[in-house]
Amino acid sequence: MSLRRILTVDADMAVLKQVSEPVAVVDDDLRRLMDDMLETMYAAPGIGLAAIQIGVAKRVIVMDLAGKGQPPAPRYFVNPEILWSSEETGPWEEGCLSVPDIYDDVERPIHVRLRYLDYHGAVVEEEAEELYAVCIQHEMDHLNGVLFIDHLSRLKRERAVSKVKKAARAEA
Ligand code: GNR
Ligand code: NI
Repeated sequence: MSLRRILTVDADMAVLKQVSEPVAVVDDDLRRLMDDMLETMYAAPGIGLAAIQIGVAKRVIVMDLAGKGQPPAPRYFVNPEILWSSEETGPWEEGCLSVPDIYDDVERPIHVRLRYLDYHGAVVEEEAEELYAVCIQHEMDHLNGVLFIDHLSRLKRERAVSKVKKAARAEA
């Protein structure tokens, strides 16, 4: 397994805006990609990661929502689809490894039903709520080139990108 660089909006906006392509087959090469994504996500640390965040435009997501002190619970999503979203929406404070140190509330459906292929290529259908619903919608946005800051006002979005750019300059 290897750690990959996480792309950020200061330098890599054009890549992060790309729409990712469906995966044709879940094979060992794809599992290697998912292993690298999980390792990179844990190291960050984060609770979810979409392949485009390491520069790979495939419809692949990894996630682990286990709390501190709980055993790891990695989840893998290939070609995920939302089958149903609740009318009811709610706010949740989101962050993103590609928009470091920026946090803001995003309003989303609180309950979704989804279908995806798992690590072995098996079809899974399940419902998600609370943090799981928030995270899968955040990650599926990445597959469509959408960042959580795209759900904020233009002023807040522009401020967020400026802050990340300023922080990156300060680090350089
Ligand atoms: O680590 C992450 N935390 C988080 C918190 C609230 C809502 C969404 C997320 S996902 C984020 C990691 C990330 O950027 N995934 O794309
Ligand atoms: Ni993100």
